[in-house]
Amino acid sequence: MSQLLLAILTLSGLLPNAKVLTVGADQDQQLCDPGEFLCHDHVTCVSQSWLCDGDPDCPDESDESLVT
Ligand SMILES: [Ca+2]
Repeated sequence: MSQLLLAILTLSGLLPNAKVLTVGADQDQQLCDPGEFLCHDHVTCVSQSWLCDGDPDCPDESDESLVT
């Protein structure tokens, strides 16, 4: 919903920075270095070796919620 709103604002020229913000959101997966895991908060990076090790490393504990 919010991305649609940003798109509308961008197209109408009311919010020139909306596209930049949207692109930034699309690059979340590149915030972390190779071998790191991006927590589901899209802010925190932890080593992939810390995934599912029984000890929550992400603030939202998403590194422990990937048990397959
Ligand atoms: Ca962990």
